[in-house]
Amino acid sequence: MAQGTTNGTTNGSQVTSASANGIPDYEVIIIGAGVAGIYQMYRLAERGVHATVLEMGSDLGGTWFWNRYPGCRFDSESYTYGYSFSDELLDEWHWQERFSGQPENLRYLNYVADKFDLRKYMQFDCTVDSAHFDDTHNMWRLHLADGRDLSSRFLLTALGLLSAPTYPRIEGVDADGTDVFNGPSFHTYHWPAEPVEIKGKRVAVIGTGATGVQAIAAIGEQAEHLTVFQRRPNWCAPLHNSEISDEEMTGIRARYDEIFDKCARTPGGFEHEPDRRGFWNVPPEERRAMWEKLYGEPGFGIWMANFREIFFDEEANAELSAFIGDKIRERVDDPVIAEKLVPSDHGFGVQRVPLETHYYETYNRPNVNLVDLQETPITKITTTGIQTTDQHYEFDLIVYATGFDAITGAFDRIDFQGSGDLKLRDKWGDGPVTYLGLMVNGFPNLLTIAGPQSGSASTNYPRGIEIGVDWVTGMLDYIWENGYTRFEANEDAERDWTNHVVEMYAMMLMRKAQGWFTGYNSNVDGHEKGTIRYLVYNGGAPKYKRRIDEIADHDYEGVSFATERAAVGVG
Ligand code: NA7
Repeated sequence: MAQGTTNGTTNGSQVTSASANGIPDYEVIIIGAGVAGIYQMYRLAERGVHATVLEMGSDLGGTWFWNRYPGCRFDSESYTYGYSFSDELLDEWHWQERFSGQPENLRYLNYVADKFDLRKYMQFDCTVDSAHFDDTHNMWRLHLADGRDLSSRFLLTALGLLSAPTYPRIEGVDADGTDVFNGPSFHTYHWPAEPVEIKGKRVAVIGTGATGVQAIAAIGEQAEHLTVFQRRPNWCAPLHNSEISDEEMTGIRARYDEIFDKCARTPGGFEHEPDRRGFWNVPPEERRAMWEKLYGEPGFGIWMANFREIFFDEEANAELSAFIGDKIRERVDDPVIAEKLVPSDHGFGVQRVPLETHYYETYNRPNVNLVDLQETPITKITTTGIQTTDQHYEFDLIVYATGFDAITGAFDRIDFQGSGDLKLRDKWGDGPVTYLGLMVNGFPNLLTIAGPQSGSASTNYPRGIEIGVDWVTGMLDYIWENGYTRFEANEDAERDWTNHVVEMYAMMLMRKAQGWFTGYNSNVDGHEKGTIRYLVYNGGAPKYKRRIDEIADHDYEGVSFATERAAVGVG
């Protein structure tokens, strides 16, 4: 390995730039100190690589640092979400709840970073404005918002899947969240770290995705009055959270190998394994009994331990949707409200299924009301509240649970410029094209961990991340062992992979849905209803891992390596 020594500075910062003479400041720069960035840094630190992590936030944790809204928690079983790389860590950490909440999740990530002494590599409050590839010296040159310039041989993005929040495109609020409202208002992603008083307040929540569903149930319990502004309902299912006792945790620790083996076998990287019997081979009454059981059990079972046909067979999906629709009607007292909460434009599971705790019962509370934006759309945010086509509502607090410019949004915020002045924003203008979701032709020495079209984007995140990071680390080992200074995905390999990703969508009912899996976002130009972006790999984690491992075994087929630019056979 030729990666030099570890960063010797105390806080990971290195202000001087040696790159003017063609020597990069770092061997590797990682952008993002969330779940992926932390683990990637661990792997590099283990190897003594001269690396740093640049994080926009004032501390580590990514998703779990930012999303502090009430009710924020895992929909993954906590013990399947933790890292699996260290037996010691698995033995030490006690998950308190089956689906743990944001404060505990953030504590966990801090515990990991401190245990493995990773904080010293991280630089916080560090926004990357641009990253340009220097073709002459085979390195990335980054410009930061604080005015610094840093360079690295290799650039690894760990930007998060849902880290570019978007605000509604309505009068009175700007794209950056600045609005005319006199009281406090924020996106759920920017919920303040200091306590927000909800008790005794009149609160508005706009948006009923996975975030809104969690926040609405939690806020409804505390607010004097909560008004939910819903444009389209989602199909939600009960979370069934519970505490994990010491005894249960001991049992979980003893089963960790078995748990992670099972996650590795399932398409979503969860404990929930699809039922492979075949929908039409199982009698209707047996199907219904199975759904009753799954609906009563914790987690994503009703989505992921279901028949595979629900994802591609309209009729099978309609039958399950009718079952879930009846559940909603049973749980909501007012039949008119109940009907508004049952989706009619898409079937169960073709968009991300929010898991909920008493979400539907929230609408039975006297202090909660639902405004159907299909009947009375919002016309503007005002200084004192929200105006719809029907009336003006006064509030003390407005919460925007309006989602994210998913997966590629975080890339678009940085001016990535590759070889020959190619801009990533332009290359991905109509949707991403990648090789394995990990590399982009025209962008040498860039590895997009959890990038669009990678396996990590569609699995229980840390399970997918460990696959991605381990693979990326293996490829860097290969590069260092061979003394390469440059790599680049070939154009034909990239085309084949992207076609493969697109073909997989063709079979899925999801392709018709308006959800972030297909890049839908009504608040972003070109991402509105009727457009589709092929953001995720739908083949499942085991197939993805097999494919990328085969490629590694074949000396990284589809990638060109060189020690200097002239030698690269760029396709
Ligand atoms: P989502 O799932 O994208 O949901 C966003 C919600 O906000 C959705 O209900 C939207 O309604 C609504 N929305 C967006 N813009 C508007 C406007 N302009 N007016 C009214 N309503 C609007 O984001 P989440 O944060 O809930 O979940 C993202 C992921 O985070 C989730 O899947 C988890 O993995 C974690 P629409 O559907 O567009 O009619």
